[in-house]
Amino acid sequence: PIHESHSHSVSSLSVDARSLQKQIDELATFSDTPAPSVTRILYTEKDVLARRFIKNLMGLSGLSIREDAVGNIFGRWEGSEPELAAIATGSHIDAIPYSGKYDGVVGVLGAIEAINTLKRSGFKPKKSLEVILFTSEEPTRFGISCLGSRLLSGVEELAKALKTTVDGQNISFILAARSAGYAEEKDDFYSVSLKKGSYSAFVELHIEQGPILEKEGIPIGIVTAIAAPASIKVEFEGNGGHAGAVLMPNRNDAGLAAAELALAVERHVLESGSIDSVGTVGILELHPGAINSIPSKSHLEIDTRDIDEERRNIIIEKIRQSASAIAKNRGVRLTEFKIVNQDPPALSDKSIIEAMEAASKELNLTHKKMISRAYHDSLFMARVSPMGMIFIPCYKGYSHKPEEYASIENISNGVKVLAVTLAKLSQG
Ligand code: HGY
Ligand code: MN
Ligand code: MN
Ligand code: MN
Repeated sequence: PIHESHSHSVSSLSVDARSLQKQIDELATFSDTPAPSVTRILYTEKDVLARRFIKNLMGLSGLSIREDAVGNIFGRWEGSEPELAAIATGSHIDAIPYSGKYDGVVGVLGAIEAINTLKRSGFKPKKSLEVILFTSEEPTRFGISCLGSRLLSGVEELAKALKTTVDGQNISFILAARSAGYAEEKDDFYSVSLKKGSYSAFVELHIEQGPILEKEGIPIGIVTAIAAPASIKVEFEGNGGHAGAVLMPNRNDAGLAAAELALAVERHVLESGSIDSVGTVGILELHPGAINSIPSKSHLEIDTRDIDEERRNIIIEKIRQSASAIAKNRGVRLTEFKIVNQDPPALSDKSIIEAMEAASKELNLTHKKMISRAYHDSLFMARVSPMGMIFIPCYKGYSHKPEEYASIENISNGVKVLAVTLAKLSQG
């Protein structure tokens, strides 16, 4: 077994790369947009089919499956000392519109394959091993990122807010969740939160979503920290009117206020002077959205992040001041300025970093310590468990677009490092 003779057991680990690639390709077909793009939105028919696919694989791997009220899925391999806090791994399978097939997926299918690999090698865990599929890591449908892991980490405001949350089509979270077979009772959301100490470690495998590993030819990234994300919703309202008849001095154009604010976001981010500060206006909607009608309403959603939380908060404050000033200057109303989330960064756990480093060394894979600029469910799992993340290279660092790609060799290396890390932590 792995804990007695590392060199022997490491050489006995073999990832079934062919099956894993087949699973990745098949999962990608559960999409609402044509290949090579993937679009898989929370609680849609495609999401339900994809969940069924994953649960089936978990069953084939001999895992016992549990689902909570929002559809976080847990597949457990019971250890020889099942009363000890388990070691967990996992990621998400939801995919933002027109994205790729590896973001999140590698950390779910890869986790199941890591378990299979350990089983084939004859390994027997002491602490139980658990694969988690997190619900809605992406904020696409209800505007809230890491929905499942946020609830698991015990964010009670969210459990409360979900009772009245609706999507862009005015479908309530509860109805959407029920259509997928979850949220049987309204108060179930409080039950999602994990008891402290439920897990003694959480490790997530993920594509880097950045160019560093590929550029430097390093197969394994070991994440030391996850940058602090925030998102803001803004709405401006003006009088609108006829695009020909209303003269320029008499307008208060809500669309131009939005345009100005989008540029202000860029300016405030650049003013931080740090390459680690980023800001994006990924949603900008104009109402009524007709070429010959002055926008009477505009809606922006702003994403801003930094590895330094304080610096990120200063940017948020500047955006707030700009939104007010722009509204005043243009005679529009700032009808909403809502900080949807303003999360702190997370640090990986030292002993998990050491386990991941040791695993990479035993597998003869070079590694590099790095930060994660993207957020992950690990950001929230870090609140209830020691956390670590393994990155693998992806083509040109592409992500959140159809060109996203990771080679099966790199994925298999990541699975091996994950398997050995889980084995070490399980015996520890
Ligand atoms: O946006 C993020 O960082 C993640 O990929 N959802
Ligand atoms: Mn993503
Ligand atoms: Mn992801
Ligand atoms: Mn709106």
